[in-house]
Amino acid sequence: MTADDHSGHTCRVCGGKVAEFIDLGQQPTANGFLLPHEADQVFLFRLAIGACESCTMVQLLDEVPQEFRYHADYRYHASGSASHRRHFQHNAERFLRTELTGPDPFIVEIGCNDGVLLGSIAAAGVRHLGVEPSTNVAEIAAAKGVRVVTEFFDESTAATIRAEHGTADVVFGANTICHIAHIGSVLRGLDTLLAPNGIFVFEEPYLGTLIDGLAFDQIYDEHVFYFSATSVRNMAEQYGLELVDAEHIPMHGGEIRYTLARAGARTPAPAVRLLLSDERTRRMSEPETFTTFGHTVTMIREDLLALLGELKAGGKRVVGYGAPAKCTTVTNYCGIGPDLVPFVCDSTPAKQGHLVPGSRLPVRPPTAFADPYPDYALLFSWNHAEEIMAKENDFRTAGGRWIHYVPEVRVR
Ligand code: DWN
Ligand code: SAH
Ligand code: ZN
Repeated sequence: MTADDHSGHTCRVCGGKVAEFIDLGQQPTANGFLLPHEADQVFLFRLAIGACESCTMVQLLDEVPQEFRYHADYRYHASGSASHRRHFQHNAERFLRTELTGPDPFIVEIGCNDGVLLGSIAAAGVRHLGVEPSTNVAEIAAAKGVRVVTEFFDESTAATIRAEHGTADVVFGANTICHIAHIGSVLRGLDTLLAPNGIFVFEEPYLGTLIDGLAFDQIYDEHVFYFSATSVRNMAEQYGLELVDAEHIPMHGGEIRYTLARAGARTPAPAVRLLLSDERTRRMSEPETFTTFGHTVTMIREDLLALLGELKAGGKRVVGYGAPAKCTTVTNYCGIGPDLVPFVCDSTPAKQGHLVPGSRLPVRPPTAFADPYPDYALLFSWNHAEEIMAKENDFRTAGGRWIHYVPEVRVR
């Protein structure tokens, strides 16, 4: 297995030159959890991102082939958190109230995972189709009554869907569109699949959260693109589409929900102009902004290692909370191994008993957390802080403290 060197670092969207701005070193695939006896089989690639000098799109330089990332053993199950289940149920209800009210409406979801959104659409009896290449999670969706095909979405899948089901009123994707390196093929597919007044809605990690929020652990093999309204607007224009809405949502620390329509089909909401102008004011795509980001991330690494070293020297016990994909990035980038954090606990059965790729932190069930409570908990699943800290209130009452490292290292 070799990583695809994105040769010459040309932009996947427009062919422009991509200027690298941060290199997080040799890293494994973030969800490639291994059993202890498999730990040596880890596959490494250079985790670095840059920005296109023409269209501004921020993207990975080297990439891992998609079949190596999404397969029959994909470890992330989207229904794993109460806040995510709520969010996607609201999303489904909103579509059912707005775009899916005509005669026999049809919605396609790219990357439906375990059916966290389409489960509600299926329950409402509305025509739908999930496109999900990871067969293990697709099977969970199917068991919820979701109609799903186990394919990678691209222009040819889009043509097949259109031939079999007709055009779609809504094509939706959450935390998936930024995962697809062949994004041009996806957008050409939309031209085939979308109804004349149909919309393409996608919710993805925001470049503003990465840069200003210092969410550097969102950088990993699956996240090929780091969207902003500016780069999405530019990309849409190349494919006959138009950015007609952009909404901040609190998922994964701060995302944007983009809505694209066929060019001229819908009037753009004022939010689009406001966000584009906000990005200009914040100088979000300027080289100096990226350079400062790179320096600050190095300082977070130093601060976190200094804190963990101090706590270890003082005889304190630190345990990790959550084994999200982000945990792979931060532990491998900082060199945090079981000597500093002896294990992490995570509620996903498919991760338990395995090791965090590369850094080899053992993943244990949440019951291990209280057995006995550690002095400090390093919160890797920081985007779920509210849900986790409420659930683990007894840890705090027992004198335990949470360590955060985004946007800066602090103990609370
Ligand atoms: O983009 C992606 C998003 C949708 O999901 C994928 N590429 C991979 C994945 O990213 P992630 O792993 O960073 O996602 P989460 O939602 O931050 O993962 C949270 C982790 O924390 C899960 O492994 C479950 C775990 N957890 C827990 O152990 N106890 C979560 C909660 C809420 C809890 O109470
Ligand atoms: N939508 C869910 C899951 C996101 S994880 C959520 O927001 O929580 C990303 C999902 O995209 C995985 O289940 C992965 O298998 C799927 N995926 C990756 N590439 C894809 C492609 N080309 N077409 C469709 N799904 C894809
Ligand atoms: Zn470009």
